[in-house]
Amino acid sequence: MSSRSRPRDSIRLTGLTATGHHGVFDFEKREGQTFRVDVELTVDFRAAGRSDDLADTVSYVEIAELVQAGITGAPFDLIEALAEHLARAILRSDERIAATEVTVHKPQAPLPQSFQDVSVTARRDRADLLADPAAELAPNPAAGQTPGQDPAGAPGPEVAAVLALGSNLGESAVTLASAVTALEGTQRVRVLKQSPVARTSPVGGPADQPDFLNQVIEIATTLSPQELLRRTQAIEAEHHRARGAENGEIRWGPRTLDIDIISYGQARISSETLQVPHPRAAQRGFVLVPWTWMDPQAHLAGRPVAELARDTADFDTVQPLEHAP
Ligand code: PH2
Ligand code: MG
Ligand code: MG
Repeated sequence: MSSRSRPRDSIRLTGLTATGHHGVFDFEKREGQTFRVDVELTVDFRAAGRSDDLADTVSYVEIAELVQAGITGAPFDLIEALAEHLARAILRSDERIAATEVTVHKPQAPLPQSFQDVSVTARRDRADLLADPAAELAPNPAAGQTPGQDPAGAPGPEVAAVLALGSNLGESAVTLASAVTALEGTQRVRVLKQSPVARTSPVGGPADQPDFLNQVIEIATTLSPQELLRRTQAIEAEHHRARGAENGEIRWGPRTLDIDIISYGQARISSETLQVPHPRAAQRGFVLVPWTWMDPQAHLAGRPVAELARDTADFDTVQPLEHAP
């Protein structure tokens, strides 16, 4: 079916506006300003057009979340870099997206002239992703060299990383404790801090799944981000976590153990397998609230976690786990 490879349909999301801290100047990073993003997705939605079933197309809800997370996330100097980051994140989020066009507007750009808008547009398709699959945007120069990534293979300096753990199947409290123990027993990983365990309502996925137990920990590690990901996935597997739809995993559905890398030093990683900072962390009370219990001064991408937490939809559902008497 040659028309499959040349879909003519598109989904457009325009005028998504949020405050971000992107810009070359210090005052832009400090004070923030409005950014507006338009996205066009090239998606063949003939099947959804006939079935009227959301599962047959790309949900714009998730695209909107990705865009919002990108605007409010770790600051870039250039709107070109934000557009590139968003285009790659969008293409990676769903393989049915054949191509995307992302326009980033910066209507309050610091210009002395009277002007209406300044914008850049990135047009990317899956070939761009494949041509450069592991492209990782360098962290801000201010953040220094990417740690744990000595080209000679020697461990770099220790980096502080934040991990979020979740479980809503089986003996969840036991599972979380045993996952932390496994991390404590991992070479080149030191567990520095642990949050109290939270009981939280499920966010996304099937409505009828059990409550989650969630916990946030801070580690110091000389593992690279990819090494850390391999280790956390191995610990998930040890706890019988099914991974991938082919193994019966439901996206955002019940799971024995989920370990997400929320941040890794100041690194900003955008590869096929790993996105750091975690692209949805800033919207998730079940991550941010326990994080503030552990570290009331914590920051995510330059913003106080306590402030971000208050704005999350699930903020009120996050409660300290009551211990049985
Ligand atoms: N994890 C998800 C999706 N939804 N909701 C809660 N409350 N806790 C989680 O850990 C969680 C979730 C995907 O990993
Ligand atoms: Mg998760
Ligand atoms: Mg995960």
